[in-house]
Amino acid sequence: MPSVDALPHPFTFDPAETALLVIDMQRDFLLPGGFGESLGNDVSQLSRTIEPLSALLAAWRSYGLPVIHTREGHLPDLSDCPPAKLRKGGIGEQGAFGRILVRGEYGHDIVDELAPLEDEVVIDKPGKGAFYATELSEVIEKLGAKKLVVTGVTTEVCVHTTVREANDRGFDCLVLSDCVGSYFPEFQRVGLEMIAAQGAIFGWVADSPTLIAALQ
Ligand code: TIU
Repeated sequence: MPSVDALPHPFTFDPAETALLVIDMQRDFLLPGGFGESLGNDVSQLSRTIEPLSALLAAWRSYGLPVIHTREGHLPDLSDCPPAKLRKGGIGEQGAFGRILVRGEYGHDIVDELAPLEDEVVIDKPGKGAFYATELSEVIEKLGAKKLVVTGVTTEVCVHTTVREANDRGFDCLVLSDCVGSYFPEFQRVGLEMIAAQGAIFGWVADSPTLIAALQ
């Protein structure tokens, strides 16, 4: 069984029972001119994940292992957007890449470099966590996955919410430090520390080259 040198201790996994989760690698969060940047955020903190994640996807796919992508967003009538989220502004408004975080709009979709393949699952989620109001549990069960490799953005928001909940649902999660990103460097650092603290309180942390090497 492959074992990855991880914090706080090695992460052992059966590739046949492990899915790769790619969270919210959407244009509106990652690209200059998008929603994220319009809020004053430094998108380069997120876009640096595209290259390592692209290499990881190529390796993961070469072994025929399952990939699950997620996208944060809402129906065009915003009926699935909680009023409290709507009140914060932005969602559904016209942005540089179409209506912000609305399904079907250019900015809502995944960046070209990480485009899902035909046979890969794409989960549309209205919340920060990927389990809330989605079919993710059923998808994972159908794949027979027992562990998750987690990547995407942002580290302290959608990645944390999802990993915390996956942990409660009984899935061991390996979070890849170079394939997750935060707009805020200190949140990235401390967000990763929180995951692996207290003896892997809700997950393990390694980088993608270490995982790719363990797959070989
Ligand atoms: N995907 C995700 O993390 N959604 C966010 O809104 N993140 C922020 O950090 N804003």
